[in-house]
Amino acid sequence: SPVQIFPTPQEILISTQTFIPSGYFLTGIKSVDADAIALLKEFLPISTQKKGTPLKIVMLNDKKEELKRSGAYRLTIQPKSILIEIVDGRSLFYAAQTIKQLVKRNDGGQILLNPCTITDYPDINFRGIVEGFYGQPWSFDDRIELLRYFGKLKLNTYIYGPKDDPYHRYPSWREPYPADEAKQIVALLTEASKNKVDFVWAMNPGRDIKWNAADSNAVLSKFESMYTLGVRCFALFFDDIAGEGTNSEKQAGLLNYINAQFVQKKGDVKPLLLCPTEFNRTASSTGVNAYLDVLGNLLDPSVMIMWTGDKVVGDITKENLQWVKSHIKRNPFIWWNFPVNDYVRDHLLMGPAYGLDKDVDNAMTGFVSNPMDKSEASKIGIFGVAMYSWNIKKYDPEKSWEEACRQCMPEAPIAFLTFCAHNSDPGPNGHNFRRDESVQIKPVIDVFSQSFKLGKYLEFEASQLNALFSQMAVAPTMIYSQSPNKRLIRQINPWLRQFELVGNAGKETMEMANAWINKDEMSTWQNYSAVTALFDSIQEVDRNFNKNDFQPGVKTASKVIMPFIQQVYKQVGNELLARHEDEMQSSSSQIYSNVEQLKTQPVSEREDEIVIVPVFQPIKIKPGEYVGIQTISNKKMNSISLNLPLSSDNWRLFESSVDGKTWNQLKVTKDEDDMESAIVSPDIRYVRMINNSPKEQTFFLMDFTLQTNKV
Ligand code: LOG
Repeated sequence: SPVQIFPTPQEILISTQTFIPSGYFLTGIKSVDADAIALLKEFLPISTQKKGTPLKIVMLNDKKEELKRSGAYRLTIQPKSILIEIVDGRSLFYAAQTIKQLVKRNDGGQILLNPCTITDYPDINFRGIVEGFYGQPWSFDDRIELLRYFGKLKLNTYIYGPKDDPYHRYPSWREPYPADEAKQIVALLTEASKNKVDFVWAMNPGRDIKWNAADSNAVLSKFESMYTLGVRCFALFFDDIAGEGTNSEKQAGLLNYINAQFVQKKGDVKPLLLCPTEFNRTASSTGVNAYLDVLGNLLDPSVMIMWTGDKVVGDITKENLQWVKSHIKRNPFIWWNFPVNDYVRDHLLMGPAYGLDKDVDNAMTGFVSNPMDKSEASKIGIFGVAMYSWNIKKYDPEKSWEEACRQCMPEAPIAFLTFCAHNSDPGPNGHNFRRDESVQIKPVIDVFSQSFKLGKYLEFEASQLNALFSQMAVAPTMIYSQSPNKRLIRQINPWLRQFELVGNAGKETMEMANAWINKDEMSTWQNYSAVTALFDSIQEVDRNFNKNDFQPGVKTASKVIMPFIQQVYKQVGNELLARHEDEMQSSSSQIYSNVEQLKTQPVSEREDEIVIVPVFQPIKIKPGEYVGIQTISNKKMNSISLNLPLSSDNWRLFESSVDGKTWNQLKVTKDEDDMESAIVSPDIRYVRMINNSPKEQTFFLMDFTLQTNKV
């Protein structure tokens, strides 16, 4: 094809010949969509007089179900006319976005077009994002910019549900927004409408909702206040809660009530959307009257139900879509937890969006991505979601990702691509969600390090590695100096700094390896010290930037490249200093639990504390099961401190142990803020909370910390 259009049109026939259009006048349907017309005028010569060639807009009449979807269009460009067939205003806007990509210019600055016929429609009706992560919500400007990006990518759904907006969730979901924030929502609605995006406002009341008339009315009147601001699409979320709010019969009752009393009565409000409490298969109960079956049976068929797949974070498969459909009795609306990084805040997820089944016709009502708190950096993942959800069969994760990098940073595409290629894996995490990283260099690294372990330095592989490390080292400078996207740079700045350091560490490491093989001890020492200094700087950045209570720090190229550099450094260091490998071992603490859901939950060790990384979902713990920390650190232990909401019942014991065999009960006390703590003896190496009752219990693992004395 002589031109590429993103997302890929369903059917396209295009001539390789071009022509120079003289000028257009609009005919056909009048006053369809002012934004679409304004967009067309940006790149086509359109005059108000009946001069030149006609650009005719008519309704699209086709029996095919796909061509009745909102946004579907057919575009026929010929030297003597342009015909745009549309379903709605959105169709015309999308057709205009397509023409914008078709327009080229010759050396004289004249417009060129290729005759073509494009028949286009989305595979999935609702496409976009759910701003649904924990942590600092996006800013107003972030959102405005992303809504514009949506328009270009033919995305039509922005679900507003940031966990840390108090008016979305606990404690203030019942209250209307203060005037300032209400004003911003109005402005967002305007920008959304300009880009043909449905702005869906979500409420997450489950943590403290009471199933009574007062709270049904509280939901209703909050929706009413949002309606007054201009919101016409609404969602109710019940994820990450425990207790009374999780009752599916009551949830269905509330949604049906809102549907009857609000959606139906207003007439101009779109169907409701629900995020259920059991929103993935691992969390789903089974048996008669299981949670999802109750929803499937009771919920009005117009209500759409969200679903994250087999797990909280994971692939979307045909099998899984069929499974959930059999329970909820409708196609699911996918909430894809990618590229969200609220559970791994020290990493960026900027690699390809893959793991999405292509063999899934008409199996999803919607597909939205939950992004990172970094809006600009999330554009890479969102681009993939846009390509997939518009045209599933034609989706190519790698090609889409490369294009996303080019479009997001046309001024320094290679530098940015290099950065993204090595910032994609989230590192070890409780969801067991891992991503490929450093894909191209991985086989080279494998071959090189295998030989290097045997004392051989492979020149060819070394030259490839050197080239990459040089590229990594200069990429941040290129990005700083070339890219006008200051917002993006601000969001990823700590990782850019870190990336440069890692690139330089790689370069020095290769020189060190070379010197060592050549028995040049002097140079080996010099390079070894240089790498040591760079490691210090990397640690410095890790300690001083991106501070937060969850996963502080800055990790980059952590899956393939850093381990390689560390391994070569260690090998040469061991030989140089005649040291033993295990003397350099550092990390030594891990989770101590037999709860399935927690087995891979990471533990982070800091200067004077060892912390289980917090978990957002409620945790079910069976009788006799336990959760705690195991450490082989040589530090002296001090105390534990805990914040485990909903665990105030008398069902648990806290214990410590020296050997993991004999346990001593700990005396836990509570302060005014419900923080619990207990002193432990200095030599213990295990602490745990055990379910001492005959029943399964539920709690939240917000904070489980073992304080140590500094060594
Ligand atoms: C939350 C979501 C969070 C995500 C990843 C859903 C439906 N809810 O486990 O707000 O961003 O995990 O941490 C979630 O996914 N719960």
